[in-house]
Amino acid sequence: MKLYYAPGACSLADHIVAVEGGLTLDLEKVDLKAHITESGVDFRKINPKGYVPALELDDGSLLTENSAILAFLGDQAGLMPEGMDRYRALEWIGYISTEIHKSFGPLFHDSAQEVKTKAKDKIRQRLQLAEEKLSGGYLLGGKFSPPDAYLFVMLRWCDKNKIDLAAMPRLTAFKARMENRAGVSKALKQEGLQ
Ligand SMILES: N[C@@H](CCC(=O)N[C@@H](CS)C(=O)NCC(=O)O)C(=O)O
Repeated sequence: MKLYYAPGACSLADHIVAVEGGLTLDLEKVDLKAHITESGVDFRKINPKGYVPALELDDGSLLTENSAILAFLGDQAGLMPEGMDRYRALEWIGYISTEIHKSFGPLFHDSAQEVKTKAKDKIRQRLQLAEEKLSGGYLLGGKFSPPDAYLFVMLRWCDKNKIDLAAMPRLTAFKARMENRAGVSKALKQEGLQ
């Protein structure tokens, strides 16, 4: 399998799940501005959607959308919970994707300051729910699962965009807990982020 990624982008969540689960994964970096992969291929010819993550499977087909890739890699790695918790994991992935990740949009573009401030308020408000649910250490309790990797990437983006998490002690502790995981550290190093 090959993951098309950009350092620190939402594709980092998939990368973390693969490393945490001990999966063998080739990595190919994508320059998202130039739409060129590190081996010099036009990325839009690989993924017409033009964005990461994209996962090339062993049969040569391509799987896109973080929500699908996180569940797929989680299943491959035995990291997706079973029973009702499987749906709880998918519920979190959906929430992070549509309510948190997408709220960062204005912060990545030349938006007016007022729009950026509103986006930051919304992100803080959305994260508050995770803060309340993190009593066990991870989103689904005491064990790491794929949505944790996605939430971790969102918290890194908070740092980058100066969204203060000081009022959310569980999230702050969760970020440190994730950073201390060997798989997370390895994925960060592989992306040149540590
Ligand atoms: N709907 C996609 C969105 C992925 C996405 O937002 N990717 C960003 C990086 S985090 C990207 O590649 N942006 C570049 C672009 O859209 O051209 C998913 O959930 O996987």
